[in-house]
Amino acid sequence: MIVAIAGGVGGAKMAQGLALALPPGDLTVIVNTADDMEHLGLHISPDIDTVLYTLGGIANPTAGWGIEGDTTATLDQLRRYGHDAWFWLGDRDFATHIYRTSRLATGASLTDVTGEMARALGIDATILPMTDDPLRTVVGTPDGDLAFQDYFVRRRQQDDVTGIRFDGAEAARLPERVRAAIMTADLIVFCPSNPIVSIGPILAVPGMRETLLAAPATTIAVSPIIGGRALKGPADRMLVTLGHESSALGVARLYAGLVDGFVIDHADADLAGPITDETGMAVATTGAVMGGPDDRRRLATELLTFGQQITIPAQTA
Ligand code: FO1
Repeated sequence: MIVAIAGGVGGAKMAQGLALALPPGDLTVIVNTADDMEHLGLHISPDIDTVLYTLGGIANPTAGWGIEGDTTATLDQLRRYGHDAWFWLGDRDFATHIYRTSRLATGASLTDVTGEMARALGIDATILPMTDDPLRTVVGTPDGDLAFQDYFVRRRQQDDVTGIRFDGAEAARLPERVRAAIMTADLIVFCPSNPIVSIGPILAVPGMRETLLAAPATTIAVSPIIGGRALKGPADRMLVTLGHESSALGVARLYAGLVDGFVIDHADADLAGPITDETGMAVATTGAVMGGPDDRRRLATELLTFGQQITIPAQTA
């Protein structure tokens, strides 16, 4: 079984490639929930939904999030009531949030509800929230602290990021199913997601980092930074304002000690030597920009081969 560790759009594309490259049921995706928010009385889990819609084959291919062809009758009516619709929600997407919120209200966990929706969408991969407890990213900016979606959507990622904190991290619990998946994985893949606000919160769940370090499987990561630029979103600027380098090497440094192999794009081929020298990671250079499903499957197949080629030193108890 392969474990993918994922944020939103980049993570979902990689997860889809892995699902296509693997036998049915052989993939578990552990997903960031620190972007979640309560909005209009609904519990919204954007990264979980992006993974659900992508693996379910209904994602909006242009945005990467939301449902293809979704309509806006609900949002239009809300606007008539004076609602400031800064967060775009389609009609069918609303159904997801209504279903999730109603199930959570009856005492179901986020893991339970995610599993129910994955089954309903015909997904044979297992999709697991990183935690069932509230853990929320708060973005520090010169104008003060912002909830993640305020920073990301409402203010269009225009603020300089001066700090990141994960509220609720100390009390969040690692679900047993997440721990068991990591400990029994044949390969662990860090998807090309933002290392600070997508993978960062996953690693902030108490026990997650320790479990990843204790897992016998090889761990590989795919760089979300290519030629110094983020594939999507604000990761490049965020790395710089937080004192890191916006490069594949800068990302590799963040994963040093946790990851055995690192996948970079041809555009960054000259960084392969420095990454190995500084972090000890094996490096594979390939076309790391994912287009459609065929391309995602191609990259996933290459990752699986790369993972098998890496030999990691036997762990001492
Ligand atoms: N991203 C936007 O840029 N604008 C939106 O209005 C927006 C709405 C939205 C609704 C549901 C959903 O599941 C995702 C949505 N996203 C939107 C994407 C989301 O904010 C980000 O992709 C993630 O939180 C970052 O991974």
